[in-house]
Amino acid sequence: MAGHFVLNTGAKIPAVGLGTWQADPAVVGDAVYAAVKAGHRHIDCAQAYNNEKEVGLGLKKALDEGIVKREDLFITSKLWNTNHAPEDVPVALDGTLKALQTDYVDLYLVHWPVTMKKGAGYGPQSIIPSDIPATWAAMEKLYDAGKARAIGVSNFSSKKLADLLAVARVPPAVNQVECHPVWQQGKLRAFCQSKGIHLSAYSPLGSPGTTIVKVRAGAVLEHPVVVSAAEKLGKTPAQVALRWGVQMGHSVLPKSTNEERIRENIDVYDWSIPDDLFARLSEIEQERLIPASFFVHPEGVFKSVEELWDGEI
Ligand code: 1BO
Repeated sequence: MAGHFVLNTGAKIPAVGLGTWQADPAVVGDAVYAAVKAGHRHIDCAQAYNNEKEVGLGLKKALDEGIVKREDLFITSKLWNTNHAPEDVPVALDGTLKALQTDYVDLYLVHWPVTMKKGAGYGPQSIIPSDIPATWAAMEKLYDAGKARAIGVSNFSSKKLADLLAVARVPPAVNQVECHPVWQQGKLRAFCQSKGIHLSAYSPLGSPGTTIVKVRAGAVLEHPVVVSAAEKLGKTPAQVALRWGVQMGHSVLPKSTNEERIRENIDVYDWSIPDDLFARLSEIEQERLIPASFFVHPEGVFKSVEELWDGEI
């Protein structure tokens, strides 16, 4: 397979990207540089990851050394929940562009369908009712201006996507969501496919090293079906999880700051998971590992995780 998917804008999104969520600012610049040197062309960032400046330094080093040209990179960033007011959207993107030292992003996503008071920290008390159509109209202006070459969303359920499609002038190109063999997103995937929206997978390895949210450690990489497929194919469980995603048609965004694993994570193109093993992976019992209950409160805008995800839980 080719190492990319084509978005509804006609742009190519590389199938494997370097995730930077929870990447330590002290090492993420070196990781980005190492990733580009190893052949990664897709870097997934966000204002909320608090490391875009350091990511930018790693990118600058790779660009200055001529390892890659800007036009051959695919850089994604995300609008944080406190910046949903239409007047705040361009300011937020400008901040990201400055941090990343670039004039445009290839993809800009509304990070969550959750709006928080300006300047507020985490916590359900920070959440206020959303006006996603107004936020999206501001995103469309960034697309028109060429500062965001594609626009999309993250963590949207099928229902929230349908609501957005009903009002969007520019349809979202991407929905970036948790996706891996243990949470395959069957319903959402089918909906995205039917609307020409590309599904991009965060936590494609199940976020084994996460500290911010509580995730069942080893849920993906130690799953017996994943481990057994890896043994049969002579690959690592991580490579099987990533290749599964790519074979499903998703771009996958593994986070790593370890050079060896960064190289390993991109080595998923010249082999495939045969039908019998793929079928076994498809039968894995499903569990959302990151339900984002930190946005939920009995008296808040989202009273339950079912409400946050519109039942896709
Ligand atoms: C809680 C998951 C955020 C990834 O962008």
